[in-house]
Amino acid sequence: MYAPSRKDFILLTLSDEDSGGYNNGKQWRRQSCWRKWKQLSRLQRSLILFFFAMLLICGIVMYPKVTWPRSDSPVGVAKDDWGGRDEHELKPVLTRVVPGVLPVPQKQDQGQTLPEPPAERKPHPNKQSSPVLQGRQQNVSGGQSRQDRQEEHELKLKGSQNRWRGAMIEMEQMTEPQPSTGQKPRDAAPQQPGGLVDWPEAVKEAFRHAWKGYREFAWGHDELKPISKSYGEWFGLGLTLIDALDTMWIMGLKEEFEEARKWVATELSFFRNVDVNLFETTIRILGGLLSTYHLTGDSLFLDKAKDIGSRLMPAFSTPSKIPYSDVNIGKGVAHPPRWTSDSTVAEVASIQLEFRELSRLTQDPQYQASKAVDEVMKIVHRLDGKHDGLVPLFINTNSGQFTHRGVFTLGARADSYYEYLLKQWIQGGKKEKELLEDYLQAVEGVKKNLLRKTLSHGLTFVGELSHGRFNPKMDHLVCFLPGTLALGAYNGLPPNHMELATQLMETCYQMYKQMETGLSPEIAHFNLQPHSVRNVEVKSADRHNLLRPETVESLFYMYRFTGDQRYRDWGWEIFQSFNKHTRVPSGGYTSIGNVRDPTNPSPRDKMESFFLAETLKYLYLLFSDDQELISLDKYVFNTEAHPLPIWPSDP
Ligand code: DMJ
Repeated sequence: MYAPSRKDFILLTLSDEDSGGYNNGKQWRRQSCWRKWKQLSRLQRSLILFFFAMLLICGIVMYPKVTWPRSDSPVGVAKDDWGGRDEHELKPVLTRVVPGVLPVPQKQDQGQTLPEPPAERKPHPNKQSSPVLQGRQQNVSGGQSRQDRQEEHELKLKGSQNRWRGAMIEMEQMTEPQPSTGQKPRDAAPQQPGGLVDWPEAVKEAFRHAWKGYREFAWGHDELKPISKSYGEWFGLGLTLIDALDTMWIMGLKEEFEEARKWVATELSFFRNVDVNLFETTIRILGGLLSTYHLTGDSLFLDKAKDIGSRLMPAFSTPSKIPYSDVNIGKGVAHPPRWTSDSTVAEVASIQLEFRELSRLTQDPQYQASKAVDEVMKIVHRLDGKHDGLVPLFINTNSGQFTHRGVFTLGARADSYYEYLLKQWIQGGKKEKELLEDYLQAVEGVKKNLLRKTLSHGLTFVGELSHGRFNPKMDHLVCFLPGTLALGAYNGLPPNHMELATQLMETCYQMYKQMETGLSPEIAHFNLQPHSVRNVEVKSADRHNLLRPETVESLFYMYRFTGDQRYRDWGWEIFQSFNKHTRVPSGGYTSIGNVRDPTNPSPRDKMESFFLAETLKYLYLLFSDDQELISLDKYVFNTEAHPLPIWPSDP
């Protein structure tokens, strides 16, 4: 098991030779302290002084964060309106959407009575024993480079203390026969007659295991820390619980769902003095509530969606109409990050599916129309600074112009901009021409500027362009692209999009297969040399895996559209690798720090909410035979895997 974490101490022994007996007089104490100070060695004195200096610096740095209210509140409710009040005195930010004027399309409010979640599905016809992972290459260490230095350092500390049982997999989870015990494991992985594993059931079991950890150690908090059996807060809004609601519903986990619903009904309050990130709150919380509302018809989730949606609206009150990245949902005050007035393009252009749907459901245009998300798309559509449809990564909230121009990627900070161009077009019934235009142009831009093939193995990948220079670097985040391209082709876009999707899908799979743990690194570099043995290289700062969904997300789309069994097989391999290297016996799964070392993948002690919202949901849907379970003719998934309805066309 995991050894308790080691602590490093510096022991300072203060000798007390002079104290003959107890004397608590102030004068004596002063002299005594001074004497003791003089008796310390220079090293000891310096250490103590250093310690106090650090304390002082920390105090100065932390001061602005803990003071309230913020001094740099640029928009929203005037500071005076709120100043000096504590959280309980705060008034709701904006007028709540007025009940009664909200004919909710299609769904009847069903109060507390929930419709039945989908019934247990018939077993998968194509089960097979777990494929043995092959072709792992030997560990090659790269030089430490740029990002995440602090985290790397922490990881090293942890890694040296806790020898992670890399090859460990819980008995109950093993899908291959046990070598020696001869005993049938308790709660064995779901099997069919003949010893074949029921893949959707195995994913459900994984969900239950993850949920067990969250329920026991992090209930109502944002994220589970499965190794330390504790939790982490980001916004303090029960992020994992809300993000996981629709997954439970889709998997038919009724008991778990009911318990979570109760928490939403009785404990969840957005009337909180807390800064949240507009994008993350929109895709995870607003998206999660809206999709759960659609799946269940339970008005509780729509009410909560309206509440959080309204509280996020101050973000749009900027000089340029490009929203700020952060909002205090209790005070109704929005602001950019402390160090810049820029927002990232992905953040401002991947909140549209959710706010548009909220406007449709509430018949209240405020979320979508002139001031809000549609306006952002219009501005981005006509901006200078694009390169063949590819966008820079930042946009300024004052000027409304792109900043830091010249860098183009489909990875972090831009990824879901491209995804949402297509998905908004689909959501709106394929009528909004500008969205389609921008999407098609961007795909051509990718082909022209970012696409390369490795010479040795012919792997097609999407690199990055930085001021005219090509960098063969691909984030795992880019692996949403095969799925999105396939979705476009399925919706009538050029068939060559599907060809490209097929090639990129293979590459994303290889990013897992070529690693010793069978899990992809956060960032891969592709080797363009003609005779290289290894295609996928990993820098030491990029070796982590955060349980991200993009590859299994794309596998889900590829399987839905082609029925090609190999996509399921790849998904099963990846799922098994998650089980082997990230599953924590006491409950939950953990992100890891090193995908190149199966004996010590360096657990990071964090289960991201998207593991339940996305990774396990897409795996379940990939293995499910029910094509109607979240039909892609009826739903479009937001970027956090929350299905939202495709709008019915006008009669
Ligand atoms: C999720 O929050 C979303 O998928 C987002 O678009 C990208 N990052 C994570 C998953 O990797």
